[in-house]
Amino acid sequence: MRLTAFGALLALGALACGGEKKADQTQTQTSAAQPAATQPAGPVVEVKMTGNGSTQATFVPTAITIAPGTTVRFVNVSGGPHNIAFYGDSIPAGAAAALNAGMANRQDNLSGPFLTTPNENYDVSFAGAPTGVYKGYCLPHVALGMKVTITVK
Ligand SMILES: [Cu+2]
Repeated sequence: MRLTAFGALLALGALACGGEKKADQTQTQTSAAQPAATQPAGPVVEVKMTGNGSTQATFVPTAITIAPGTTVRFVNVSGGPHNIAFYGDSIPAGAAAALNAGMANRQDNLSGPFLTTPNENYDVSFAGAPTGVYKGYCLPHVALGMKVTITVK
């Protein structure tokens, strides 16, 4: 009986060690992947965020067509703060998970952080996102009609 209990303890100890090692490996992989995230593997297309700070705000251009896997880089040019958010009911079916995964530091579902500094930019990776039409907007300026249509095809 004693031996059996001891054996069980050893087994538990081994499992615990194995678990810790896996956790360490995951952390290492995450930090190693970060440099790649700042330099997108696929093509990069730029969309400017502009405005006069009060009555006028727009994406430039307001509509783009991109290849699958493209990264769209939103640049805060003037009239910020701006952000890019997507309408959950105006993206292709099943696209939300891939799109959320391609949006770092989200403040909400399908909603990127506010860009406040001039020339600050924010990348949305469409890696793994299905083809189709994605309709987005700027949360602070949606009332001014600051919207963008991104077609992946
Ligand atoms: Cu805006």
